[in-house]
Amino acid sequence: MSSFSAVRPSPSPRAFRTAFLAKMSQGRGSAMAVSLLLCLLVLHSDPAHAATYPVGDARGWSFDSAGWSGGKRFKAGDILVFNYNPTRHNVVAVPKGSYDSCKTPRGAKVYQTGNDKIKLVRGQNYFICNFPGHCESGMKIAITAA
Ligand SMILES: [Cu+2]
Repeated sequence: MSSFSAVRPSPSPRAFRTAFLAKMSQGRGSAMAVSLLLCLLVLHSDPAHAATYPVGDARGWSFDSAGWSGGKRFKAGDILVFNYNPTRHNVVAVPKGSYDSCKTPRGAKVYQTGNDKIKLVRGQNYFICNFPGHCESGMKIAITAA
C-alpha cells in the first residue's frame, strides 16, 4: 500500500524528450571536446616524435659503446646524448671513411662538453672519439637513421 507512494511519477513524454535531447547535446559536446583534445595532442606530439637516446645508456660514451645501437630503430631528428668525461674523451662527427680509418678529417665537427646532444640526419651518422687510440680501440659508432 505505501509502496505506491515510493514509485516515482513517470515523466511526461515531453519532459522525457527534453531530457533526452539535453543528454544528447551534452554527449555531442563532450565528443567535440574529446576530438578537439585529440587534435591538440596530435599537433602537440608531432615534434615529440623525435626520441632522445643516451649513448651507451648508463655507462655513457665509452670504449664499449660500439654495440649499444644494435636493435634500435633511429629516425632522422632523433637526438643522441653523449655523456662522458671531457678530459678523457670527445665526440667527432665524421664521414664513413674516417669512421673506418679512425683518421679525423680537417674541419670535422668536434664536440667536447661531456654532454653533447647531436641530432641525427637521415642515413648514416658516424661518430668517433679522436683521443689518441680511442677510435682504434672501438670508441666509434655508426648509426643509421630512417
Ligand atoms: Cu675517447
